Amino acid sequence: MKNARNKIILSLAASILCSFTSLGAGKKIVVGFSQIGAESGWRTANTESIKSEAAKRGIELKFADAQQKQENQIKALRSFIAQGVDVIAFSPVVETGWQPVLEEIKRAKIPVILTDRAVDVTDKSLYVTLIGSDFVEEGRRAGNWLAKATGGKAVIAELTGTPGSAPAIDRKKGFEEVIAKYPGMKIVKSQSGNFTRAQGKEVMESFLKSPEGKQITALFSHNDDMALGAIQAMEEAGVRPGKDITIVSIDGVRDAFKAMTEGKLNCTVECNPLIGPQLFDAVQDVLDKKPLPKRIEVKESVYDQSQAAAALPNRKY
Ligand code: GYE
Repeated sequence: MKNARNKIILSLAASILCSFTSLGAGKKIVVGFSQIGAESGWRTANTESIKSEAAKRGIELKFADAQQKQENQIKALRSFIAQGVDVIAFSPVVETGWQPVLEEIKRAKIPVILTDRAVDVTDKSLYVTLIGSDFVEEGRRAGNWLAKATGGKAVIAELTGTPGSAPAIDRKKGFEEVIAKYPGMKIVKSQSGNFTRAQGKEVMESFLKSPEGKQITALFSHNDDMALGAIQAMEEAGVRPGKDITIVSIDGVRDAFKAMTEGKLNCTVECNPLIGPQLFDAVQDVLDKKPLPKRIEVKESVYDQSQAAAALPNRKY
């Protein structure tokens, strides 16, 4: 009797063990991912890409949403250390302030992969690679498009992203570098809308009410969501978006394409959020001890109203 019971227990244990080991190389890969938040259409698409790719590959993803707060991200990173995950990935909300927690992760011997945004650290060995877009180049593309569209003459309002974040710093830099070559182009207003539609609208309302409000002929928005909020503010103020004010923004989300087909947005510079497959390729390479470049770039392009209707049905985010 006892023997039979022991046999059953043994075979049960063996089959449980088997179901674990049958998952590829043995044990299930566990990845901790700290996401910035859900501030924009771009971010929602990014989260979806990462979650669905992890599920597809049978990777266990510990996902934490930091609600745009660095302190929440640091807490999440520490909890990933405590849980002993295989790899930590995160998209850092701002560039600075990461050195101490990255050192803690290094001491725990957990590799780090950055996605989307860069960190400002002196010791580059604190992370394996950064998978993301070239934000300076995106800023240049927006500047070049606007210079061409306006013949190099524009009184510009700028909606900047989250203060201290890589895309806000770099997109501004790239854009300013280009417009510096055009004496007829100048930024008269610049303020953060924190990458959200609601704040984009609020800040645009205040731009329009300001003494320079009536002179504004162009808007450069660091992302589509803020531009879409600004479009609402313009319409409520009786200003025609896309006509009285030429608008260029960045991301290339579906709603931006819709706004272009309606003539309200003039141009969007693509920033591709669908980096789940590249992230988990990198995770696999790191675990297989394969060397990785310090920077993995994402491919993207620029779209204006003339291409919007044809491109809209194929947009995946
Ligand atoms: O452009 C914006 C999001 O870091 C590239 O963050 C990302 C930016 C994106 O909130 O919409």
